[in-house]
Amino acid sequence: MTGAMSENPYQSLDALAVMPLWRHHGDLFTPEPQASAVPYLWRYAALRPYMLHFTNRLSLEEAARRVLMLVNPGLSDPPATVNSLFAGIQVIMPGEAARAHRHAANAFRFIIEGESAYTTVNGERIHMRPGDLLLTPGWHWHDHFHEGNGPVMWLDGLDYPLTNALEAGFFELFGDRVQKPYVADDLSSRKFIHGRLNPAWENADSRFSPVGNYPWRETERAFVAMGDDVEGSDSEGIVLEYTNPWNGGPVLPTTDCKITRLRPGFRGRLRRTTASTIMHVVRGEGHVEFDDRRLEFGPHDVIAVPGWRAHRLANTSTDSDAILFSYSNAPALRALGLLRVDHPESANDPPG
Ligand code: GTQ
Repeated sequence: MTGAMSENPYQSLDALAVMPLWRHHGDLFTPEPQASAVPYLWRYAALRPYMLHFTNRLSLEEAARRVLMLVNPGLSDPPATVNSLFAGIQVIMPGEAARAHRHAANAFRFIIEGESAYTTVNGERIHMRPGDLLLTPGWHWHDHFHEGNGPVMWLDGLDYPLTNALEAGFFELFGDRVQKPYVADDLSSRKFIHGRLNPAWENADSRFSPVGNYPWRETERAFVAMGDDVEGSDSEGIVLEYTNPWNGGPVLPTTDCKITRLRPGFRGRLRRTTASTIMHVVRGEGHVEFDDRRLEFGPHDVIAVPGWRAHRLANTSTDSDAILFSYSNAPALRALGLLRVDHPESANDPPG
């Protein structure tokens, strides 16, 4: 059957499930990436009272995970922090257990405050201390438990916006409420703790790091051992990447995790990358400058840096370091040949 062409052929195209490319070329092939996410900062001091409020009002039986999602004002469907990554603040109270589940999305936690909580990941209990980075790679069972005093809070990072965009999401509840440990406590971190000395009796490789916890004391030790005379990057400061000990690559297949030391008074060169980044302030004060706004940060704040937005990092203190934990989707972009980084000139840069 051949449909008769109507007066306005454009109107008939819809029913045939076609569109004229010449009317869409401009928005499908933009000269440069157009992030939907906006640069944004979540102030920890403003969120913390709400976190504590909900510890009294909402049990973990009801909530499953007591998390405030940091939703970028430019991204609501799905709620996300930057285009392909999520950040949330989670709190767990003494005696509480967040029940075991697993999902295809990769996850990690960066501990903000509190002691004596642990997460069990595929049968290994992994203890948390402030500044520790704990990994939960995709499809690993995980539940959280707290046996100490006072709240334990951490930053959750997940890549579910990417998993879901690719329509590759799976989720499953564990049969029991929590896992029974079947691996010695903190074994994976103890085995790989020396960084450049890896277990030679295991000859494995995986696209995610086998390390359950990158403890803060080791991270801090690395900065101290490195000394004050390393140059660092003129745009990013003294930036170290947490690595997969099998291959030196990122800790998760889609996501890299880094820790940055900005020396007192550091003011970085303007930089932009197609990777989207989320930063979390471990300590110190400073700002991230964009062309249209300046985000002033303090301890434990979280900052969204959307892709291809030129920005400049600064430590505004003249006597203390600023330490930033950050994660980005650079590994996903690199794998697809889409990672670009450059240093645009700006009116504020000295010539030459
Ligand atoms: O702790 O397992 O923020 O499954 C979002 C989804 C945390 C978790 C989040 C999760 C978790």
